[in-house]
Amino acid sequence: MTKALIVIDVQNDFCPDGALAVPGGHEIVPGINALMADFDAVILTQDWHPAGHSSFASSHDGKSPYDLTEMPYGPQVLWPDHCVQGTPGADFHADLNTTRADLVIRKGYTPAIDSYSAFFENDQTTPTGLEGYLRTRGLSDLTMVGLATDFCVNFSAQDAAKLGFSVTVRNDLCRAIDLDGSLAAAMQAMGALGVEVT
Ligand code: VGL
Ligand code: ZN
Repeated sequence: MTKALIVIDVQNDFCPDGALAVPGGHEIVPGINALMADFDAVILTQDWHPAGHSSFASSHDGKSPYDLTEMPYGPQVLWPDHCVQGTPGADFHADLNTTRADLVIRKGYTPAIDSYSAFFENDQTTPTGLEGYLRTRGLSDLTMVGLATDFCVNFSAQDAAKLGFSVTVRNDLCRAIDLDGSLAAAMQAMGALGVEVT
């Protein structure tokens, strides 16, 4: 089996002082860099929203960050403005080894649809192209690390497992947002799909 490391959203806005800071987000960077040598391929994902994106609370009258809303594709948490295309907050953490990456896959660029997963947007049907990339390169054994455990790592791992990839999440190299039990729910959902969480 050919092994890929998928590094999810290790971006300034998800690190302390960022717009959507994940507690301890920066702590995982040295460990992720060290892990890269063990893989045939390294892939980075980058949350990459246009200004005014529909996942931002500021785009909805009367809504605050972390409120829930109903989108045509289902329930959606509303976030502070974050990872706006071309802004410093959307850049990778300065210490992340981006040189080693074969591919950077951006997501969340469709104005009306959020994209937690690296495989499909939140409508669960619009693909990002990552599945085809992995299959054509024969990368069948995936390890995921990054931010945030309960959102983008969780949905990426679930989709990968549903698509038939072998998936391990290195929980020590992830950090969570944990909104209303979202971390426990994520652990439960990943486990049910056969994702190995270590
Ligand atoms: C993420 C919320 C909004 C993540 C991205 O990377 O987990 N969470 N956008
Ligand atoms: Zn986002």
